[in-house]
Amino acid sequence: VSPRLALSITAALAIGLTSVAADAKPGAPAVFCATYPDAPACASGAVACSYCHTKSEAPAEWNLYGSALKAALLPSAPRPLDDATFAMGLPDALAAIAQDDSDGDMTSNQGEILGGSLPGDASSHPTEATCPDDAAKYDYAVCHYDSRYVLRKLSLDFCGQSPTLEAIEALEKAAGADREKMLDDALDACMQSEFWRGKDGAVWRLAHRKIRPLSSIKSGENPGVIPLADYDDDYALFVYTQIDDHDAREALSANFFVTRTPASDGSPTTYTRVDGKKKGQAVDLQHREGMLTTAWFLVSNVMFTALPRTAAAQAYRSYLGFEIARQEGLHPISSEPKDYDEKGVGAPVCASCHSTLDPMTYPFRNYNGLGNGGQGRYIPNRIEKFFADQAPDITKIPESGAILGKPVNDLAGWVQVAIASDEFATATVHDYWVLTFGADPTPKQSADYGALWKSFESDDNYSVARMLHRLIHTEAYGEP
Ligand SMILES: [Ca+2]
Ligand SMILES: [Ca+2]
Repeated sequence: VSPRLALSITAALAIGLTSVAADAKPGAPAVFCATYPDAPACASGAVACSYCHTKSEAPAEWNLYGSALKAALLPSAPRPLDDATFAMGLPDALAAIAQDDSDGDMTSNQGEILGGSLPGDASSHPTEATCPDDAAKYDYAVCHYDSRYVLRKLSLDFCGQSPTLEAIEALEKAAGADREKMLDDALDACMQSEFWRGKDGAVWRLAHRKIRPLSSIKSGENPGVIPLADYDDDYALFVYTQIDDHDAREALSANFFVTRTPASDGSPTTYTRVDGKKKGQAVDLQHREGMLTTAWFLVSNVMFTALPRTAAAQAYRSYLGFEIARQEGLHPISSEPKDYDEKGVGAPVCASCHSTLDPMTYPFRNYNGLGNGGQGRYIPNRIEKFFADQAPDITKIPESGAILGKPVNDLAGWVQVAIASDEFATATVHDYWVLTFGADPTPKQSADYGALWKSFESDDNYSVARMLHRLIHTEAYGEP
């Protein structure tokens, strides 16, 4: 048994309690590993101090798991504990906190010990379930879909709180088919909650990295010092497309805006489609392409540039999951980049990205950001009108381009290719997978994940709500 494990366990239990020295208690790691013979920490022969500690040198400090274990160890026994008493008390202390989630990351301490993650660190999650031979003795049905576990997890994921005792008891009494319906009903109820759909709710927060808000230039409610555009409209549009069985493709293809009505008197926040004009939004009806043509998107990504590569890269990153600066999602067009605006993008170091990025950007050529009296508008011949003197060939920038290797005539065509792609479906589902699992799919979960995004783009008709109903019934979601 590893000396580091011995020190870790001993330190967690001895230091700071009394005058007992922090010397190794040889029994501790053996007892720990007898309780959890399948724990990867025991198999690998070493366990980090961080298993229990935030600081292991004297005076020691404990993480959330170490603190819980210390408190659970023979709380009424007089200190100091001798080695034998300590060793006898340890199994009960481990068992007493096994089903707790000391670090609050929605995986039980035991689930983390068996799964190989840290039970005292909320940012560490099991990557692969470890199935003990004697799974039956555990509180949750380890390694099998467990509806009681699912009720708890979905309540936390979608309502932001634990289920009531009554709900748990009702579920336990119900037959199998009824249980499935109870879980679906619980999910439906949660998806009406402010935690899920409200301002700053879970779906709203998913949009942060797509919108990249900047309060100093916000207009509308709570304006910044230089109010330029109101990203609350972007949040409202995004959330609308993700709830109530709406079509998530409308995040990119919507030719409408959305107004949010805050919750009041017990009614949840509502989102209402606005088909006509909306204050603060300037793009005309026929050139609207959802999140890509809002005032905020154009102001913050196009700004004063003729060829707004930032806008195309941000759209690609946010809705198709590709970070072009990391060489992701490259579909080079052989005649590109043409470097119409003379930015030097034809240099060898740049050419590999720009042969993808530049043709992806051309369809944005007529969308104005700031300046020229046309903030956030589509202006035909925009380059000719405002940027003609910037470079000799700049007016040759076409409105046609390419995305995912496919030619498109304009931004509408760009969006049609984007939303029809598997990349759009996987990027959308991935957002929710990471939201609920806290990590990318593991190899073991990849079959569930693959089935999920394939049904999302077919049977579910791009409804996030339907996809989530499917998600909670997967083995991946239901295994503690
Ligand atoms: Ca945990
Ligand atoms: Ca953890």
